[in-house]
Amino acid sequence: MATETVFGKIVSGEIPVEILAETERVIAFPDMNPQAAVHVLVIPKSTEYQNVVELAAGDPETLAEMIAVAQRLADELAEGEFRLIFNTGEGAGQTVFHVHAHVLAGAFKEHSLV
Ligand code: DGP
Repeated sequence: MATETVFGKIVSGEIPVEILAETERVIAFPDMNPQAAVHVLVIPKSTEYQNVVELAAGDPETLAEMIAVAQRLADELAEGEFRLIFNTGEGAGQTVFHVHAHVLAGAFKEHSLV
């Protein structure tokens, strides 16, 4: 079980965000520090998984749902093509330990990998 993170507070509504997509298991909202014309975070509502490796092992259906939501957002907000990034571990740049997908589309900041 992950300790409470800022994304747990977003899921519970304690921190308000603009919800761009929502399913039974997943929500999506804009990254507060965008690195591309479209930069959305897709997260599970469950606070149980810290990173994508844990999620893939424990709840692969939710991972598949996150990817389907990413495609839908890229279709709606861009031309349907996108980068999907899961920073996994502090050394790889992960700062929030509630699994999240960065969905980037449109114009990119040069060399940015988030
Ligand atoms: P990562 O480095 O992969 O752990 O990315 C965490 C991202 O989360 C980072 O790009 C900034 C974003 N972020 C952190 N706190 C908040 C918040 O309160 N609201 C929003 N919209 N984004 C946040």
